This record gives sequence, C-alpha cells and structure tokens, in this order.
Amino acid sequence: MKEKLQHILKSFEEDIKKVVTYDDLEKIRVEYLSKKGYIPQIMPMLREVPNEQKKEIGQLVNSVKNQIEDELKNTKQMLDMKEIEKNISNSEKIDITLPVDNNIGSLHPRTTIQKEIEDIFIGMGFSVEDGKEVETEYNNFDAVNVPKNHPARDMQDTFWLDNGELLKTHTSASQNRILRKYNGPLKAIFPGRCFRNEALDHSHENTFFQIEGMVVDKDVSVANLIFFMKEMLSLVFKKDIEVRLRPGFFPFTEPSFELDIKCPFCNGKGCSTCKNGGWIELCPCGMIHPNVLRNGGLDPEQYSGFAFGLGYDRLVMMKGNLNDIRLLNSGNLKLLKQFGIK
Ligand code: FA5
Repeated sequence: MKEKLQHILKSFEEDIKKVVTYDDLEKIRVEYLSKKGYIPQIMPMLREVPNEQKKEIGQLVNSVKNQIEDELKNTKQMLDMKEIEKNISNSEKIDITLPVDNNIGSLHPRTTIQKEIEDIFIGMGFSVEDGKEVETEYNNFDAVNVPKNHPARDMQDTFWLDNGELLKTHTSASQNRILRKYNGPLKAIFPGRCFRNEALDHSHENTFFQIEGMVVDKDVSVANLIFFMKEMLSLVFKKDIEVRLRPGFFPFTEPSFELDIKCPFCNGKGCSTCKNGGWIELCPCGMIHPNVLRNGGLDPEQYSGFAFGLGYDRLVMMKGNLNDIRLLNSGNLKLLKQFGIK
C-alpha cells in the first residue's frame, strides 16, 4: 500500500504541473479526491494492512491526501492571479476600433440661453453691462428705494459679509451704477448671478440668475413697456407671445407689474408647464420709481423709464422640461444630455 500511495502522489505531481485552466484543475480534483477518486478508493485497503503498520500507513494516507489538497488549493490561487492579471492587461489596452469620444465639454444650458437673450437685446440696440456679485448695501437696497426696515434686508434673506457688504440679492443692485454711467437716455441689460438665503425647493435656489433690463428716455410709458416686453419674449420663444400684466409691488418701480405670458407650449389650453392655468408668471417689471432716477442723478421730471428683472433659470427649466431648479447647479452631466448636449 505504501508503494501504491507513493505512486499516486508521483502521478498527481506530474498531472498538476500540466494544469493550465480551471477545467484541468477540476478534472484532477475529481480523479484523485472525488468518491471514486484514487484516494477514497485506496481507503478500504487499510483494513488489510497488518495492525502494527496501520498507524504508519494511516498517517501516510492522510499526509498524501493533505498534500494533494494543498497543491490543488495553491494551483487554484495561481490560476486566480493569472485571471486577474489578464483582466487588468485587457482593460488597459486601447481599442482603436472604438468610435472617437468627442466629449470635450460644452456651455451650460443656462449660459446658452443667456447668450441667446443677449443677442436678442443687442439686436434691439441694447448694451450689455457687467454687474458685481459682491455689492454695497446702498446699491442693493437704498439706491433702489428699498426702505431701511424692509424684510428683504434681514439675515434670513440676504447673505451679509463681515465688512457690511453683501452678495447681491437681485440684479437691480446695478441700476444705480448704470444710471450714473449714462446720465441720460439708455437701453441696457445686465445679467448676473444672485444670492438669497432661502429655504430651497424645486423652484427656489440660493444661487440663481436674473437678466435685468432698463430703458430710460423722455416720455417712456407703460405702453412702451408692454410693447417692448411682448416683442422681446416673442423673439426669445421664436413665436408670437401674448402677455398680460397684473399689479405687483416693488419699491423700485411705480406702478409695478407681474408680467405673465400665455403658455407657449399649449397656447393657453393648459399643460404641465403652465400647471393647467394657461398662463405662466414670468417677469416682474414696472416704471422706474422717481426716487431711483433721482438717486441715479436723473431728473424724474425730465426722464422716465421702465425696468424688468427676468429670472431666466425658469426659461432654462421650461426649455429642458425640468421640474427642479436645483438640477441646474448640480453639476450632473445627465442634465446636459437632456438638452441634447453630449
Ligand atoms: C426682483 O428680484 C426684482 N429686482 C425684479 C424687478 C426688476 C422688478 C426691475 C421690477 C423692476 P423677484 O424677487 O420677484 O424680483 O425676483 C425676480 C425673479 O427672479 C423671479 O420672478 C424668479 O424668476 C427669480 N427668483 C427670485 N428668487 C429666486 C430663487 N430663490 N430661486 C430662483 N429664482 C428666483
């Protein structure tokens, strides 16, 4: 029996050296260790071994069985390692047959719409002015006639800086600087990032964008405001847009209005974009308050004007059929795909 065991071990060692695949390994395991394998088959022969040799032969059987099991295990680990190496080297190979990836980045949909709107205004003879993000309390509030005790000045609504300045809460903060710059007739827009210390939800962000516009001249009237807004929005939506004005209140305009447009997606019939109301609240506006003109160095007896503040994240949402404004600041690349940008 001793010779038989030595013979089994020798032939196992030759077989294991030839293993290349998991199948080879399994075949050897079955041949040597399964019920009908060499080792279990040799066990009954122990009974025939003389008693005085039983212990020695028994130990030998166990030791051969253990060696076989160990070597099978080691060989399995070696095959595993080879498999991992193979996967790594495959994944690092460059497949030159794959299509070229043209994903080199793109403008944010908000920037695209901003540029479209700017082009429309430039075509109507407007200048595009820069605004600041950090503003003085005077420009953001006092210059545009917001009273000292107005709740918008509260910590809850405004991000105040340690030096007494603030992150501008609306683009109207640039009105005074622009009025002073032109000191007379002007047609200007000033897009910009605004900040409010708001509770966030699907339609409110703490960082959002507005485009403000002002027209100042002699004898500017509400009729001019309505005509101009209708023309401008028709160009933005590339179709004739019906507008309506509802009374509003802003300290910097008198009278003040909320301008609604007839839903351009369902022509006022009612759809998910207009929440079945047929109209969409789009743009606060009004005639510039005499105090604001005065603070800007203009005589309100001589000049009048209108102003509007379009929150254009809303337009981007309509165009992309988005239901949550927070997506726009999320950095989520899927958003770009929604706008057909790869
Ligand atoms: C203003 O900010 C006025 N300065 C607009 C104005 C300018 C009126 C000139 C008259 C003349 P309001 O707080 O309503 O108004 O904001 C204007 C637009 O900004 C809103 O219609 C909305 O589209 C957008 N907006 C305001 N707050 C947020 C917010 N937290 N998140 C996203 N958009 C906002």
